[in-house]
Amino acid sequence: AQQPVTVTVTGAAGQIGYALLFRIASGQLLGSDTPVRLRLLEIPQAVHAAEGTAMELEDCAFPLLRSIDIFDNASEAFSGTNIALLVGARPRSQGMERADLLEANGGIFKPQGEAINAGAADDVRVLVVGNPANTNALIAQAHAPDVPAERFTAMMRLDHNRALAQLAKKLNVSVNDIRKLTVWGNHSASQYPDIFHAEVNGTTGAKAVDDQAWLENDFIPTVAKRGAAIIEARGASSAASAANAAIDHVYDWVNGTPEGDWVSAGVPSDGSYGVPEGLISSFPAVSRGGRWEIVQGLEIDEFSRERIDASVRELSEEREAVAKLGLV
Ligand code: NAX
Repeated sequence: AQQPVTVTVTGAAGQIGYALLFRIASGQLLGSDTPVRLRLLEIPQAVHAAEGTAMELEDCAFPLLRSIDIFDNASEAFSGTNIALLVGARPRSQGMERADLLEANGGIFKPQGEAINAGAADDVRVLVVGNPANTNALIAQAHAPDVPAERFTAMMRLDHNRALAQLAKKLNVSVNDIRKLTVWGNHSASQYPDIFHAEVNGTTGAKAVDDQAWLENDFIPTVAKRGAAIIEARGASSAASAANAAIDHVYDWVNGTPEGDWVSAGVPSDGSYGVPEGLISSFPAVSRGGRWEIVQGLEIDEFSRERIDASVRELSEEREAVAKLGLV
């Protein structure tokens, strides 16, 4: 039998936590042969709620679930962790400026980075879900100098899956018929879903659509603003789809992406495609041997260039803002 893998989930009592934990415990994160030890991190006021979720997890009698421990302290929560899912974050309250938001999240992601640095397993892999995810990942990474930088990633898979679904619907094909779609940049409204390199039944996504007005006025804004549309309709932000995307990201990171395809992942830039080195930006990415690699050599036309640059500019500004606050 395989050794248990330790998974830490922050914000465990929240909406995404509730959708995520059961799927981890049932084996969907790491596969059906891998036992799991869960370590949950919450703020003290939400520990009791997390205990309730833990009771329900117990009541599922999942064969792979070896243990559940709940903490209000990052050092303990990340001790020995192999997979860290950083979901808990400080939401933007009304009238909050971006600098205040970044500072409040610095207060969360700096100590969590330090705790990962001090106590996580050598093979720790980190996925940041809590917004602003890309910059929160950068902050945590900056405080974990002993962990290879590439182990810090930000979740762009929900954006990727949203783009896949919208394109499939437009073309009246299955999502299985679409390969090599990319969402570039920041997990924000500036993100750029790119169908020019996507392959659909022997042609490109853009050629299959053949409708520039739909691409510009419908597809791109629909994907980029999907989170707001969900809030408007559901009265709460995306939770099950976000949990699903976190599962997809980690499963692919550990097990590899399929041959002949790629996904979108927020990974540290090596300077590819003109994205300043070190920014945690979304790229076309494959996972091989347990590591994300940025897909190289794609030709970027002017339409895509402008949009990638605009989203990356926003990431650079966020990095400057957290640098001013001494957080990176
Ligand atoms: P909830 O407000 O339901 O849950 C967040 C939980 O985090 C709360 O239980 C809170 O007590 C906890 N928390 C706050 N500070 C913490 C800390 N320092 N340590 C541990 N726990 C802490 O939010 P939910 O809907 O679950 O969303 C969580 C985060 O995911 C938000 O930041 C949200 O913006 C972000 N999202 C990111 C997405 C992405 O694609 N990257 C999509 C979905 C989601 O919007």
